[in-house]
Formats: sequence, structure tokens, C-alpha cells
Amino acid sequence: MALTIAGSDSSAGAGVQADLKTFAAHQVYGVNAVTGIVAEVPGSVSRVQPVDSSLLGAQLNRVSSAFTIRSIKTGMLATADNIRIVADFVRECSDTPFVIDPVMRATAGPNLLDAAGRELLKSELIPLATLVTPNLPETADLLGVDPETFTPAEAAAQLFETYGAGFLVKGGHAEKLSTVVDYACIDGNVFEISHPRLEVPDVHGTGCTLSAAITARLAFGQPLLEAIGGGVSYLAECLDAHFSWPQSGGSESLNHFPKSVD
Ligand code: PXL
Repeated sequence: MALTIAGSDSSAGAGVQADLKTFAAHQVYGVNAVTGIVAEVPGSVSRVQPVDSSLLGAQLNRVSSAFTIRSIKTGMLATADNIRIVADFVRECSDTPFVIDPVMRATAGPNLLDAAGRELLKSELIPLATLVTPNLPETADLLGVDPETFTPAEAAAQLFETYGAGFLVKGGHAEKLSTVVDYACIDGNVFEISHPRLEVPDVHGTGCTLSAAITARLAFGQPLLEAIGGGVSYLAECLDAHFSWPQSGGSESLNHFPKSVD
């Protein structure tokens, strides 16, 4: 069983819905604690409503008292108060692999984490993580520098030095080359993960899906680097099999079940 602590996406391509589908695709039973509700379709967010942090705490309390959770991930956390609750919860589960997708903005633009939350994410939560999966803009934010001032490989090592957690710096936002290179820094060693770029311009939820796939794999005991490689391959399959919605201007959603069930 794996736990996602994340926001609800009404279009179900990102957030809790993407995480639960990804867990299911990996045959891992998923449970969830919702941090907020986002009214959106791909490319257009109309409202973000955080939940009261005591309600988040109640969800975490219920699932952790009833189930044996083998891995945990976070996505949208929305507020600093939510982060305090999650940090207290994760400290109580110190042997459980913990993946952070450091979600700050939706692909469509709006903030999914308040300003105080950004600071607490850095000071309280990231140091507790097994793996953090920033894209390049999030990497710049976590390092407090401009994106032009680092290479992704240097950034992965620098993030490990700064926060003492494992990092996967995703290269998808870099120059539009046909190959994407991600860099993982685990226990101070940097690994390169190359994969072909799949152009699906209006899809969202790729970060949620990759981090959920890694979390699912950690739930069944895969070593971290293997879980990262497997997660990257799974995301490529979801992108390749994406849905297009002609009635909403050709917007797109990931297909979390890229292989048909026999
Ligand atoms: O992809 C980032 C993200 C995470 N979580 C929720 C979202 C989004 C993007 O739209 O809605 C709930």
C-alpha cells in the first residue's frame, strides 16, 4: 500500500487522481489524504481551494492507524499549515520511503503553494525525503539561483549537499533537444537517465505521475535508482498512449493504463 498526500484535479490527469491511477497500474493499493481541491481542465485552472489543515491531519491519522503504508508521496500541499501537519506525520514514519514532488505551480500557471509554504517546504519537509523530483524551474527555486546559472548535473549534486536528500532533477524543460536527460543524485553519486523526448504539448500531470510511479515501486521494495528508471519508462508509455480531447480544443491527458487489460 502507498499513500499520496496531494490535491484533487477535476480533470483527473494530475494530483491525487493521477497518483491513484499510477499506483493501480503498478498493482499497488493506493490511499490518499487530500490537501486541496483544484477546479481545472488541461490548460485552464479556475480555482484552488486548500483544505483546513486539521482535516488533512484527520485523514492522515485515519489511514495510518488502519493500514501498513509502505511508501508515501506528496504533491500539491497548498499551504504552510498543511506542510507542518505533513512534516509531523512523516517524522513519525521515519522508516517509510518518502518522495516529494515539489509542486509550486500548475502547468497552467496558478500557484499551488503559498509563499510561507515554499519556505517551510525547504526548511522542514525536503530534509526528510528519500527522493525529491524537481523540474528545472523548481530546481532554480530550491537552489535560490537563476536557471541559466547551473547545469542539471551540478544542480542535482548541489541540492544533495544543501538538503541531504536524494534528488532527481528532470531535464524536460531544458533546450528542446530530441533526448531528455534527467540527473539523479543519490547518496552523493550522480547518475544520468536519458530518454527520448515525446512531444505532447498540452498534457499535465507528468510530474505527479513520475513521482507516483517511483513511490509505487518503492512500496514493493525496488532499489531507488531502479525505481527511478522504471518510473521514467512508465511515464513515457503514458505519454505515448495519451488521450486527445477534440471537444476541448485538442487538450490532452495522460493515459495511466497504457497497456490494455487482457
Ligand atoms: O501538475 C501539478 C499539479 C499537481 N497537483 C494538482 C494539480 C496540478 C496541476 O494542475 O492540479 C492537484
